[in-house]
Amino acid sequence: MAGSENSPPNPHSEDLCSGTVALVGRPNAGKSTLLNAFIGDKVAIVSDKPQTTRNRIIGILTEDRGQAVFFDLPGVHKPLHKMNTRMMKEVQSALEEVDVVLHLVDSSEPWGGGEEYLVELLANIRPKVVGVLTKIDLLSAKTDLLPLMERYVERRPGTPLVPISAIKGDGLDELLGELFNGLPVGPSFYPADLTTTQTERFFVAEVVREKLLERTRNELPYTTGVITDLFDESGRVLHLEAVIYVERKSQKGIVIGKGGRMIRAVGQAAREELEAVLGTKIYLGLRVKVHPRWRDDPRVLREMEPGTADLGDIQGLVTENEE
Ligand SMILES: Nc1nc2c(ncn2[C@@H]2O[C@H](COP(=O)(O)OP(=O)(O)OP(=O)(O)O)[C@@H](O)[C@H]2O)c(=O)[nH]1
Ligand SMILES: [Mg+2]
Repeated sequence: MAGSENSPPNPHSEDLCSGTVALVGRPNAGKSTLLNAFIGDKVAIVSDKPQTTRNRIIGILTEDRGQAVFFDLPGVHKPLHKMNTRMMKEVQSALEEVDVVLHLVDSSEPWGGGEEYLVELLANIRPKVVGVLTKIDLLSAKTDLLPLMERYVERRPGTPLVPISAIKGDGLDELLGELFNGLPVGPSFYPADLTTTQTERFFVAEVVREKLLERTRNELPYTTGVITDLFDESGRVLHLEAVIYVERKSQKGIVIGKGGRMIRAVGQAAREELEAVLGTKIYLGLRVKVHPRWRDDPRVLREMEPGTADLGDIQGLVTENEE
């Protein structure tokens, strides 16, 4: 990653390892859960529906041994909309850019065509690859892992392989050791207390989307998107307004729910979480908009990007990293 000349001088920079790490895997493999476990804070939203993450979410971990800048990425899938094509481009560009790739494989799912596709995708890339078998807490016996481990070693001989449970915290120290080994020697890029670069506006929209994902099924998780269109800190309470995009009128009805029950529940859950995270009283207004082709509308998609928070002095550095 470029821009280290802009970093604050570090007297022991020769002892530090710092660089970028991509989280790559099928949808639902556990990438965002692992990111949050590494950071020790909620940086990315999580759900049991595939394709929860739609952008590159940056999470920063600073330790005595250096700094790992994680790129949480959308799960690898076949794109059918402009939105999904962008999601896959994000993965592709990360593979060319980062120092280390964590290749996540869900140990609670059978190995299939999707995993084979990923193995092909990672076949000749420059970054160091570390295999990660996720969700091992779901296995009834440790020996259940053996067939999957054998398969992985057969497909990627010589690649380090670490079984983990992000929820229980198992295997995370070993995994951190493996990934820091793959980072180049050099000083940190970001201040030690910074954990993410996304804007608060984006995080608000993501939390609303997470609460919706928790309460909807079938096509709704794929066809809803959220934009924060007001973030007003001037009053006594933080005034937030967000728009929930759906594709059809019938979906609008589901999101609003009988007598507004669904949208009220989503709003309340999102507000409570945001009040805890942002440490302030919040008014959160939600509206639903029907836009049949929002997933193919570049203007809407742009507004749904994570942006870059105003990070003061290091703004130039961050812009450079973001490209
Ligand atoms: N039991 C268990 N469940 C996990 C673990 N890690 C993730 N999960 C669950 O797996 C589901 C998917 O997790 P995410 O972190 O959203 O997965 P992801 O890879 O980011 O998914 P996409 O963003 O859709 O690509 C959620 O229901 C998580 O709670 C784990 O270590 N153990
Ligand atoms: Mg995710």
